[in-house]
Amino acid sequence: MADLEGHFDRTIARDQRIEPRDWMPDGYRATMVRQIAQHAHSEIIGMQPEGEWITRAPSLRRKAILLAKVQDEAGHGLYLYSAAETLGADRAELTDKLIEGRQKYSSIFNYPTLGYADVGVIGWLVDGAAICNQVPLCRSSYGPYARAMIRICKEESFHQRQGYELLLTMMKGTADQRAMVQDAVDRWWWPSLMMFGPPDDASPNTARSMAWKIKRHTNDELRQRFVDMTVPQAAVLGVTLPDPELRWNPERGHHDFGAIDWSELQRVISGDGPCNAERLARRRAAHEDGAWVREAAAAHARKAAARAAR
Ligand code: FAQ
Repeated sequence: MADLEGHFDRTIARDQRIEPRDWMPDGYRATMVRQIAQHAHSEIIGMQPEGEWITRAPSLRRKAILLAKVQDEAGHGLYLYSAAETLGADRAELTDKLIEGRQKYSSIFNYPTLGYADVGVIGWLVDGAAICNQVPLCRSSYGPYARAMIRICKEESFHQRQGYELLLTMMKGTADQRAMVQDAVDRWWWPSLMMFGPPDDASPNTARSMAWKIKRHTNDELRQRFVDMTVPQAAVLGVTLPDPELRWNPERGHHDFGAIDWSELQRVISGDGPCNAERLARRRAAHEDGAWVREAAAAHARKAAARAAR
């Protein structure tokens, strides 16, 4: 046991990866399952806000782009559930926990998409925040998760670019289109900052996850990085970020920004956001509607195995 633990500690200290067959502390395994499951659920629930706009896309080109993006999110979810399975988690159980409200998914997907500009702003800000958070996770200490992140980040970059390009197009359009973009930015800005999680002094998991090199930066560090990255992009776009306190601080070499309403994050995480009930109801209905597919696939696998054994 001491040797196994020593091997685990040395692997982490040398910046090498922990692999599924390696010994790991129970707390490490539980933390990884928690984070990967929440991440997978976020990708799957995250299909809904934009998915609602597939049938209302303004052109065939926009529809094809949006379809591809939402399909990518499904792929990320499945990929991440597979990573959780390498830790011994059961995919069906994780889904049950999600639809029974026993496991979390990202707060951001509990806000409504009111117009097509929201699709662009989700790509720009939400995928932008996701990239900021996930690029360092490509160096996360758990091998299957780190490797999944590499592929996922490549696709998220495409998602971010499609959102920004959509907004650039709208900003070159009519006054009404520009107003739609500004309105969407006003609604999504603060929730995007909340995606990075509670402030460091109220984040129960950060210290341990940093020691295990699961997380490489704290929530506040990544939030600051996102703000610094996004301010010049907003200027190119010609939109105003809805924060009168947002300004460059030459001494810190970063942008200062206004206070985040942490009570809103708490409310949304605890199930009381604008769309929580709707999102979970839709996921539950999709799961029930898909029961026959799972049964048919299992029956097919049983028959194929029986044929192979003959
Ligand atoms: N929403 O101690 P910490 C995407 C929970 S991107 C809900 O700081 P930790 C792509 C946290 O889980 C979105 N819950 O926790 C996409 C913990 O709960 P627990 C998904 C939140 O883990 C784009 C408690 O609060 N990305 O899907 C949130 O060290 C567009 C205390 O917090 C990931 O999951 C929140 N915003 O840090 C798809 C990235 N923040 O279980 C479609 C991987 C915190 O202890 C369209 N995850 N909580 O009760 C992470 O990097 C981390 O888990 C954090 C939280 C940074 C999210």
